[in-house]
Parts: sequence; structure tokens; C-alpha cells
Amino acid sequence: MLIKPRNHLTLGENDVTPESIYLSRRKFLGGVAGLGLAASLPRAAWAGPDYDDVAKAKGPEWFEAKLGDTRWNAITAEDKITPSDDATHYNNFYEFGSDKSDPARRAGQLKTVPWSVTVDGEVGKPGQYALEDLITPSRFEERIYRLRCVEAWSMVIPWLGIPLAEVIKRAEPTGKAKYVYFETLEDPKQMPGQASRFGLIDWPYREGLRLDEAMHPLAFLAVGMYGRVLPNQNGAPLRLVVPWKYGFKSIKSIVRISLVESQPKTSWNMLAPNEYGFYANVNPEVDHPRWSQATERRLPNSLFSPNVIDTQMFNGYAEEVASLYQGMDLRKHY
Ligand SMILES: Nc1nc2c(c(=O)[nH]1)N[C@H]1C(S)=C(S)[C@@H](COP(=O)(O)O)O[C@H]1N2
Ligand SMILES: [Mo]
Repeated sequence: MLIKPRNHLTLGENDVTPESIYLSRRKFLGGVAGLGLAASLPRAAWAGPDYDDVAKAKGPEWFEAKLGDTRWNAITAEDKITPSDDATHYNNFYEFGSDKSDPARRAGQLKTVPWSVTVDGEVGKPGQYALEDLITPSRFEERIYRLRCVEAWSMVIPWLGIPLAEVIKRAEPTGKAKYVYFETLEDPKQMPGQASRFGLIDWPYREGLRLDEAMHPLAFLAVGMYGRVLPNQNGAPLRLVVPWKYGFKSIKSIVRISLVESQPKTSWNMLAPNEYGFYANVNPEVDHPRWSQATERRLPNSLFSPNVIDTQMFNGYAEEVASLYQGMDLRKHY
């Protein structure tokens, strides 16, 4: 399904400042020129190093072949794309440690090629798929989304990948399928955080969505960011991105996608059910038991420029997703 930009989410010609940096990548030029935007871009931006520096290593051949120019900005004019350096050095990926700097320091050793994903459960076409067979559009889409962590910080990241719905549809869910369950790789040899005796999480990291949430056009499977293959610390080679939910729902380095009948157990919910719900929709009106969710710290920030902004209902995607939760008490289903 091709998603048409909706008005309040689409950037105007004058709003392209930091985001235009990655237009320096040749592959995007065709698409942008076609939209008539190229001429209006500020000159300096063309030389911006950000996109080209994010992951110096090239992607595998199949990845390079699918780099597309379909861009969809699901952000507003106030949002600026987070510099790639922040997005790749301030991470939550507990498999590599609990410090924000651990994943960038320790995830490099993770072997992401070859990679296979098991698709099973209530599906007509179960199987173990090589990543390049699972992700099979002719071109990736680029989605620029806000990412809001439950810890009250946020970023704006341009992802590359395909809608989750495409993968689910191809698996042919049976009439019994009501939820989608995801698992991250479990391999303590490659993931030192899993070998730690002080770890909190019962590995593997698990997440889940209701089937209608998973089929929503905003739900995305990313294989790249900033125009490049995903850095390991950001969940290479395949991670979920659900922009209207707290970041912990966006599970990284996925090796299993199961269609299931009942609500699956999920990692943070298992760990502290009173603090982290299954739904985890971004909601400024429902505070975390230990802190407010009304505002967030937008990266990059500093002591002198804290950059605290109001958190938006469903992270700013209410127009798109609120109908999924009609009639539900969002205080109860946090
Ligand atoms: N497997 C796995 N996935 C994960 C996590 C994790 O620890 N392990 N952390 C989550 C949390 S809390 C957030 S905020 C996002 C962070 O994604 P980023 O580092 O790419 O910004 O990844 C999510 N996905
Ligand atoms: Mo998070």
C-alpha cells in the first residue's frame, strides 16, 4: 500500500532545513527534484555530512539495490531531524548493557549477515526466511518519525524499510490471529548484556502488538536509517518502529514474528507491570508512577539548552491512530 502524505504531517518547502542534509545522497535527488523541491533547498545543506557519516559501512548488496526515494515525513515543521551522531550514540539496547553509551561501544561485534527470521503461529505460510526474502519490495520507503522513550526523551529519525503490514499479509494470518509477537536474538556470546548475572530482563527481549495495530500503515519494519543500513546499536538488521508508542515497543534485531491468539507476554511489562503496560501508547495525561509524561527532552540538548517540549497525545499521531483505541480507558490500558 502506498501511503499518501497527510497534510498536517507533510513538510512544506520552507521546513526542510536539517532534514535536507540527507538529500546530498544522490539516490534521493531524483525523487526530490521530481517534487520540485530541489531548487528551494538551502545551498549549505547539500554538503551536510550527517547522512553519509552515519554508517560508513555499506549495506549488503540487496540493501543497496533497494534504496529508494519514497519519502514520507510523519513529522511537523517544528521537528528537526536529530543529528545521526546522537541517534547512534544514545541508545537503549539492554542486550549490550544498560548505559546509553554501551550499545555503540559493544554492538559492533553482532553478526547481522546472514540473518533469518522465523515466521510462525497462526499463519498460512510459516517458515524461516532469509532477511532479504522477508523484506521484498522493489524499493524501501523512508519514514521520518518522532521516537519517544518512556524515560521522557525523544528524537526524530529517518528510517528506511517497509510497512509491517506487508510482511504480515504475506504470511497469511489465519482467522485465529489476534496479536503479533516479536523476539530479539538470544545469544549471550554476541550480546554481553545477556550474559550478565545482574540483568533484569528475562531474555530474549519480547514485544507484541494487537493485529490491528500491527496492520496500521504507520507501523514500520526498519532495515536502515539516515539513508544507510541500520547501525547495530539501533537494532540491525531488522527492527520494529511504532511511532505512536513508547520506544520500548520498537523491538530491535528481530529473529521471530509470530501471529498468536492471545495477548503475548512482553519484556518491560513482565518486569514491572505497574509501570509499563502492554499498550504503551504515548500519553501526556497518564504519568509513569515515578515521573511525569507531560513533557520530554528532545535530543540533542544540553544543560544550557534543555530543549524540553510538550509531549503530544499518541506522540503526535492521534489523527492517524486514535480510532484504534476508541472506547478504551487509556488510564487502565496504559
Ligand atoms: N531488543 C531490544 N529492543 C529494544 C530495546 C532493548 O533494550 N532491547 N530498547 C527499547 C527502548 S527502551 C527504546 S527507547 C528504543 C531505542 O531505540 P534507539 O536506540 O534506536 O533510539 O529501542 C527499544 N528496543
Ligand atoms: Mo525506551
